[in-house]
Amino acid sequence: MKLEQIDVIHLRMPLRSPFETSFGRSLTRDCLLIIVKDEGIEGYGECVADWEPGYSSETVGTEWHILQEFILPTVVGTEIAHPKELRKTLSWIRGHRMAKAGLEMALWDLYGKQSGQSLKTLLGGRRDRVEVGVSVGIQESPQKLVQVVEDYLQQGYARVKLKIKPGRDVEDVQAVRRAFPTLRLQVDANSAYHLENAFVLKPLDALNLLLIEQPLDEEDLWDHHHLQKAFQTPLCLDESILSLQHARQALEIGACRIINIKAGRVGGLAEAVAIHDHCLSKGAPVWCGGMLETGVGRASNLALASLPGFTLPGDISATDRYYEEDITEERFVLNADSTIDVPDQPGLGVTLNHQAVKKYQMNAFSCRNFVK
Ligand code: OSB
Ligand code: MG
Repeated sequence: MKLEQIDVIHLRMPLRSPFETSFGRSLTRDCLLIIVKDEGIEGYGECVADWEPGYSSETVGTEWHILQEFILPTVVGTEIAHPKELRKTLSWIRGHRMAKAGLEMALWDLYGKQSGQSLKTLLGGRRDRVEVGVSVGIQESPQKLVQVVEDYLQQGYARVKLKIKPGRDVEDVQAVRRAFPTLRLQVDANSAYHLENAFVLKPLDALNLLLIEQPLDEEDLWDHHHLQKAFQTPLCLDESILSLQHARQALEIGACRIINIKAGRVGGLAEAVAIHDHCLSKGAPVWCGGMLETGVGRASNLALASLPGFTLPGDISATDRYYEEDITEERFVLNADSTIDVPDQPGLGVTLNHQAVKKYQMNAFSCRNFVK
């Protein structure tokens, strides 16, 4: 692939309903759409960094800067034989995994289109459809939360994740468990606790949860080990796992028993697959996390989640859980068995709705190769 031109487009899309987590409440969702061009073929990628540094220190602003000043100048005009090569090419740039992952996704899409293979096939995926669940934000009250969960169950979701934060934890989860005794249920604290106050969560151990996701700070790997020792429920790490090394170390020290894999957070699909392979060899379950992606990132998540080690349902909901209008022509729908079909067309298998892209565009820049 010769990367002749790369476009970066900052999008801001309205969410169908506000999404509240321990780090804040969002009415819109930002991302960077990355388009690589080679001989008239386009590859699409989504950089999942949000506008605010609530989930991660990487934001639209930081990734925009790193893409414009360092990443794109490094790759534009160069020849890249395979998307897996990108990691080495960009290894001199520290951090900024979401920007690197966004570009890598576009290369996977381009490579798949040029070679006539779906992303699922390229990554070694096995399933045609993957089990999914829904991530439910913090609501006004436990009663409202039960209603919102019931509505998602009626839509067909068979696994629910509840967002929790200090003051809105045990009571909320107990209410949902009481209303739905056999529901596959899990919680996500998004790093809102410290070891000193995390034991308020101990009653969750009696609620038969699939897992407790990222209770402590991103950097508190060792404290997660202490907490895991005190809990029967498996801990699952999201924010703490930025690389294969982190995944290996976390499992080795018993900081968690399950890992949430997000390609954006770990620097791309190649690293995500490496983490999957390691966890599979250690018998640790993994599942595919979500970042409220557009159809572009959602197609990528579905392909990733089709790998054999993804044994727990992913945070990959149907398009209508997030957006009235998406930037892809394709909309993803929930099947009756709480699964979503994995795209099987070359690359990501999605086409852009250019009118929608224009509508949600905040800002854009292009990096072009002028040397012939
Ligand atoms: O922690 O998993 C998370 C959304 C944005 C940022 C972080 C997280 C989430 C979600 C939503 O939980 C998952 C989805 O895309 O449905
Ligand atoms: Mg999470």
